[in-house]
Amino acid sequence: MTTPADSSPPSGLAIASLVLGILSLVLGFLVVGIFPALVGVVLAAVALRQSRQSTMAAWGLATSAVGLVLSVAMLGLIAVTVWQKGLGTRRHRSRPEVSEIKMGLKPAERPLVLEELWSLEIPGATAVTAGDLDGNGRIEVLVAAAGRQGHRVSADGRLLGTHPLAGEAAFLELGRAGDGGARLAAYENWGKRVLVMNAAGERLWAHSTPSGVDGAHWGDLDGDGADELVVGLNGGGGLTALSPAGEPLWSDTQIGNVWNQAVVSLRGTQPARVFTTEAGGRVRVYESSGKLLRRFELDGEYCAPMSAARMDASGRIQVIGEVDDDTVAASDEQGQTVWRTPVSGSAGHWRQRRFVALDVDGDGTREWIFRQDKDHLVVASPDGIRRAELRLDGPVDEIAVLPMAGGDRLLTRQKDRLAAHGIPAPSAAR
Ligand SMILES: [Ca+2]
Ligand SMILES: [Ca+2]
Ligand SMILES: [Ca+2]
Repeated sequence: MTTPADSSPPSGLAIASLVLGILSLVLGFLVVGIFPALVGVVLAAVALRQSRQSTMAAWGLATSAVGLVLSVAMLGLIAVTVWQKGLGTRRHRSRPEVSEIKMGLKPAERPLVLEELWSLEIPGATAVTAGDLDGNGRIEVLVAAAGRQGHRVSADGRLLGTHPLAGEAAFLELGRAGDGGARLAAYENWGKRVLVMNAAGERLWAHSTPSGVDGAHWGDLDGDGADELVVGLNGGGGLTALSPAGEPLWSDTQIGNVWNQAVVSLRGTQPARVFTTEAGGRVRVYESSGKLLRRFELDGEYCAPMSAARMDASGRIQVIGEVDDDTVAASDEQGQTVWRTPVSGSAGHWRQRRFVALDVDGDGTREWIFRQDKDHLVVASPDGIRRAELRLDGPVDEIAVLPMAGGDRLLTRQKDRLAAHGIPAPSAAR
């Protein structure tokens, strides 16, 4: 051991620690500076212990320490970036959990039987929706037909009347106005506007856009009883939320092209949510204010056709979508897969309603209805039980909900043929 007083020339250790310290400063930006920094700190500490007067060792300690901090900071920055971008690491994290879920729906102990309750031919039918059109407490069906015709049908399948519509409707969505009446949002395939009409088919306002409209969906974002409209656009147009009067509330134009959207209304203490799928194939979840809450890959895969709904009184939200063209998967609001089942072929256009949530048996829990094949529909519970099946003659062009107390009905449109399906009321069965 040398005495501390007589150490005039710097020791090899001190020189080495300084060299490593400088090296760690340079390499700190590349994260790998962490290695020379650690060795530098150790060498400088040993050199200082041997000779307390060594300025070079002190510099070695200082530079190594700064290099260490720099490397750790860079490492932290990279970790945060990777987490935010949801890159491969997140994918791998969700994979094992997903693979534990068995492919396919569980059979029901007592399957429900859906019967055709009525049908109606409506020449040139293009789109169908249902709700309380005139605010009188009874549900009606509205069928848009070629030539700007709106046909009003009672819930039991009688044609009530026909009136003109202010615009063509390849797609029709019914929302609630604050006064108890209905609002109709109509848009065309690749159209550049969403036309909003009252229940009589008269124009109220239109949202025009340089991008094509990919979808428009109503939902009450603020719980005041009047639905806001969320519009998804292609070609980099992003997502826009509009007030009941058509004023812009918020938009997200950073996400590029969007596919499907879904709006879950505010109900009591259960907050509203907006869902969309985007060019990257992820599901994005927004608060009612437009703040992005999270994004995830449904079942770890690319998803374009998607919907979301609140399934029961507990407020449970479920997201459903078609992934990889051959699987329908459902997840919770956080993106955790609940069930998945194979479907054959990609039936129908992604822009059309692929999934509807309805309470077919009136027990307070909604079920999902989706296409198993082009002429074969499946009713699945949120827990992944196959409650019912419905096989039709020929392809189904459109599905919609006919909301009814005691059990919602399913509306199907096969070209001009509109039909309602459901569990027959006990009195009607006798
Ligand atoms: Ca009515
Ligand atoms: Ca509202
Ligand atoms: Ca139910």
